[in-house]
Amino acid sequence: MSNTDTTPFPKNFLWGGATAANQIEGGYLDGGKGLSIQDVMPNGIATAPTEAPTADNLKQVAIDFYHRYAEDIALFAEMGFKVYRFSIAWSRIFPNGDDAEPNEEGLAFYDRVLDELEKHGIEPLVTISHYETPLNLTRTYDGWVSRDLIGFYECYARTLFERYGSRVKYWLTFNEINSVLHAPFMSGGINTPKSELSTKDLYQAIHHELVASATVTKLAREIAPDAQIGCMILAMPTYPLTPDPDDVFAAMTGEHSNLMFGDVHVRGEYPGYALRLLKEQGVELDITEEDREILKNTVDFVSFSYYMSVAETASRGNQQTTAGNLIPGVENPTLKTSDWGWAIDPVGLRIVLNQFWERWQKPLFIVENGIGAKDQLVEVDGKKTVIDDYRIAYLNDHLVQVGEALQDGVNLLGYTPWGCIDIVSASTAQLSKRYGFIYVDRNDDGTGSLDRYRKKSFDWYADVIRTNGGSL
Ligand code: BGP
Repeated sequence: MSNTDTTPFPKNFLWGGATAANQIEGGYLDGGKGLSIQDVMPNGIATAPTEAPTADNLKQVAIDFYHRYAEDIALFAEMGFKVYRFSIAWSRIFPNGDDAEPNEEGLAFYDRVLDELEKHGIEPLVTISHYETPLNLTRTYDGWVSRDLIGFYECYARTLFERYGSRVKYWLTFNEINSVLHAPFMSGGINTPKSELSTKDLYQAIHHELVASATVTKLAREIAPDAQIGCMILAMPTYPLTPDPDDVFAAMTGEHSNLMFGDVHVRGEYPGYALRLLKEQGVELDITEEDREILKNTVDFVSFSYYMSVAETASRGNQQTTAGNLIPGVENPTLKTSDWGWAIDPVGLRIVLNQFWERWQKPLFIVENGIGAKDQLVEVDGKKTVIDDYRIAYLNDHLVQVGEALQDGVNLLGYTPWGCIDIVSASTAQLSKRYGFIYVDRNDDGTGSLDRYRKKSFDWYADVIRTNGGSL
């Protein structure tokens, strides 16, 4: 692909970028915001949460989007963004999660963000819940283990649809909904230590989220008929390590644990393999007749994150042997890895796109993709920048595969690479794992001016958007 005439990207393709409130906003107590689970996770997912917020939590200020959103959205517009994916912080709207009334100051903040996007003609794509369950719902109810969370989430979503429903078309119910399996505290607000969490409680929490997702899908259709509701899945193709059928089967089973979430969202019921898995584990879920009816409210589109693939073998047992984005597996010896050991696999993205399209026949949306890297700020012609050729190479190679998938016939709405501006990393809770086209001057020890600088990839991406993928 070299010019606009030959691009396989459709005319109205939604190019943009993605972030999440807790990783970008800061202002963790501003405007009446309550505490979320992220405010007690200063060290990322690997360590236990703290009792109360601690000053070393970089998310308290993050990159100060709460105050600098206008400047940042202007930079996104400069790159030509058509869409911006961001999340609303649940605890800005309902500080305790179970409050009777929403917090007007929190609502007004997102009005201002939407005003700014509108000013630049950028379409919003809103994640309703992105790893930031209000802390009170975690401590008082044990997060999604409790059925009560469905009602609190419904009330929160209703508030959003009523307030923003006429301005926001695209909504995602839960970020990486399948991640609850691997990070129950971060993803499900579940307070029970992972080692003590019973399989039944874990799957019950998952069930509650699935019912909540379908509940608000139904609600959106009543309140905001133009809304398009999507589920969001952490996608990770799982390859058999060898052609041994046992390895092939192990890889298939590994994928099932992710695909189940899409199957329920798209087919409106649990697939047979999931029912069997639960039965074999002795889990009897509390599923009511009403739940079964609600689950039939299926999504309009399927969105997903894609960073890497993984390999699997029947002999792995419970041992996770390779670094990666939450989902376990073994190292694929054919692939190179990022600074953080995540396998780099552009063809895997084409595989996922084809697999999801064939399986679900629903429009797809790539809402996260990118490479976390250790960037070096340098000066070129008197301007500070980052020469991030590795990021350009990663994204270019992945987008070429997206182009191939489009030619395979896949229906894809858009592409929002992750952390389009540097943000606090979810897994490490640090700033040194950077994804952005825009460098933010903030260090892991909290020092830095918070100034923004365009990286080399900023111009590269602007070109990709301007040519609708023709420059790839
Ligand atoms: C996804 C999350 C994001 C983001 C991304 C990159 O799982 O949806 O919140 O953080 O992973 O992960 P990390 O920051 O750990 O590199």
